Amino acid sequence: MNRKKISIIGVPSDYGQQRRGVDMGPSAMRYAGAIERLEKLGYDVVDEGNVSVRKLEKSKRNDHKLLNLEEVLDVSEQLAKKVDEVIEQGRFPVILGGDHSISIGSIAGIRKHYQNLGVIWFDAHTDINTPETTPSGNIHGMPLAINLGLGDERLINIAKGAPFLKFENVVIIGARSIDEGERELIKNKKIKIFTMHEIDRMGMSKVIEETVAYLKARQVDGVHISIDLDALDPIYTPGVGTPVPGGITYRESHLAMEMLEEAKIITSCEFVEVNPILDERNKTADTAVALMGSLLGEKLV
Ligand code: 5AB
Ligand code: MN
Ligand code: MN
Ligand code: MN
Repeated sequence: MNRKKISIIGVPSDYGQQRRGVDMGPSAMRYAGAIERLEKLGYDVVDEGNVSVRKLEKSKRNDHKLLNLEEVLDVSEQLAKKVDEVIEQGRFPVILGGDHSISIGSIAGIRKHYQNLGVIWFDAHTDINTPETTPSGNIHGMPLAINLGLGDERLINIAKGAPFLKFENVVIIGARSIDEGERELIKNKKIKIFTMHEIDRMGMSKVIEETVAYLKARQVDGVHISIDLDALDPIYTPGVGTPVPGGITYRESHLAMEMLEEAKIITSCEFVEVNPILDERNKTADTAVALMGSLLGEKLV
């Protein structure tokens, strides 16, 4: 893939959870200068616009406790198709959410192009709930499970035949709010996880070194990073729907991006859960765009 070509795809969906406003995330990140920032780094940037998201007056549940399942399916199918096309054209996808349920579609589109994809899940949560374990019915708590092949039949089949993610190819960074069923799954499947405890003890530098070494040892043929802005401490990213105290600092998050850029392993990325309604003067979108800059090659000197 030619890393010099970037396609921005907006996904203004809030169907994966119950707080309004996260559908404005793509606008907020564009307003914060995402495109100009990447152009300044020398990339040929195409803004592909937004996936069309049909408007729903009230949210409704299906019988398996899944909120807005039909709508999430619709968005996921469209997004998977768009991401697939962009990668087909040799462009590097930068996806702007939307709540984290959009990763069902983004990673479905990406999975078609890799036999052994690695995924870095940068998040306060682990998003590995299934319809059986979810405490909320909110699909934004399930995208990692779905891409591993666990969960609602229709959601897991969006990538039609593309290989599911492998448990051993996933690295979770920043977790500090994990549900009981998620904890069990992570332990049973031995998923690599650096919770806030490990980040505190080892430092972010060592965490990223180990992440890169781990994924390289698995011989991944691509690495997608899914960045939920609630991974950071809410001091830096107050505009998120499910803030959890005790998070990653501003500098730690940048160091992580800078080291991943140095390692040259990232082949696609997404920024999710930016909610301008809950934000303070677009601070969360600004932080997202600054992280995007670091991940894609901005240097301090
Ligand atoms: B986010 C919770 N685990 O499943 C659930 O923001 C929260 O995409 C999920 O990480 C948070 O409802 C989803 C309690
Ligand atoms: Mn294809
Ligand atoms: Mn998340
Ligand atoms: Mn989260």
